[in-house]
Amino acid sequence: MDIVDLRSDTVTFPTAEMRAAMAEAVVGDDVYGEDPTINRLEELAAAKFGKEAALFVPSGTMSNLAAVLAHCGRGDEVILGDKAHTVLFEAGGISALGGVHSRQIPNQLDGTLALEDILSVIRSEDVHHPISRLIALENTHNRCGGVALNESYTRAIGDLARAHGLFVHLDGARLFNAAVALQVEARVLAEPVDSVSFCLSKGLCAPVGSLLCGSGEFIYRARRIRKQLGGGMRQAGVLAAAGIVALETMIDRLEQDHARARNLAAGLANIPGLILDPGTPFTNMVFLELDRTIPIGAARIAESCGRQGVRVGVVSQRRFRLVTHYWIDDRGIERAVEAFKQAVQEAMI
Ligand code: TLP
Repeated sequence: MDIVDLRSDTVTFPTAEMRAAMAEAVVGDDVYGEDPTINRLEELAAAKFGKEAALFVPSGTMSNLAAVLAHCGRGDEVILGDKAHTVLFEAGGISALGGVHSRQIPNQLDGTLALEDILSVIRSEDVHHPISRLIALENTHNRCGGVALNESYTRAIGDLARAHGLFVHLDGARLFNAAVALQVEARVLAEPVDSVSFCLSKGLCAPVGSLLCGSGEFIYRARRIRKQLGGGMRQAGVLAAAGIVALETMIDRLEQDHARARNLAAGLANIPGLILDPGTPFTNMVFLELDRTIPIGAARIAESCGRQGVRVGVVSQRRFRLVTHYWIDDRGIERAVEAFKQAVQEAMI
């Protein structure tokens, strides 16, 4: 049975074109700066975001960690949302490995941080206080439903940060999804920030890797931190080759994933017992819950879907996240809707 895997876009496999590029890749020792394929990918990424330089890292988690460590010293404070990936899903790396203190403020439903909330937590000079150093945003915002943060909001944060001597880091793991949804160039969404991280290995389908982009001096520091973290790879041009294909061919098609997410939401909305989040999907993620008429939890519904060959993400007791991507076609969407229908019917027996 073909599996329809909607748990995440991290489950995507490389395309045939990527595998061919990987086989052909010219490589060298990247810790010596001698891997031509990585150098090309880094140049491409920096140019795409209008930044001076970029750094290829193994994961989005390492990219965010290296960024925070390159901006902040021990005891400095980063202001970020309480639903940020860095807060929820990065194993506390910024505090465990960087000694960086997180100041968490509420994420609004639209993924933003309220400007007045940020202003209210910026520290004054006082021996009791950590030093406010960085604001971190996430676009699209994963736990806020895959919602995109727009250009004017990002500019407002950039202005606020500069007025208070703070840096801004953007976790743009899915920034191209945001750009496609908002119909703007990704560089516009990254222009107001000092550093931006984006992932090749999610909707863009490359097997491994993320890029951190920023000023030349910032990336130089991040490169040392990547080494400290054990992320200096050697002939990783085989991975970068897939990343180049991802950047050159996989961005514009993300709209297809968004359209399929809309079809999926429309199909699920007709099933009694399922409540879709208001506005979902914003990009490639559908969030939904079980209402009180369903006598079992999300884990058991997911088991039933799994038996039907459909894997779904369970994010809490009664809540799901379904993520569309390159390997989900129209039939996959139909099968997912059928699987939920059957799972809910079984639950009512
Ligand atoms: N997110 C994963 C899980 O960790 C939740 C997913 O399935 O969505 N930033 C954001 C906004 C992310 O969503 C993720 C991955 C990362 C960073 C980390 O990327 P990786 O997995 O490459 O370390």
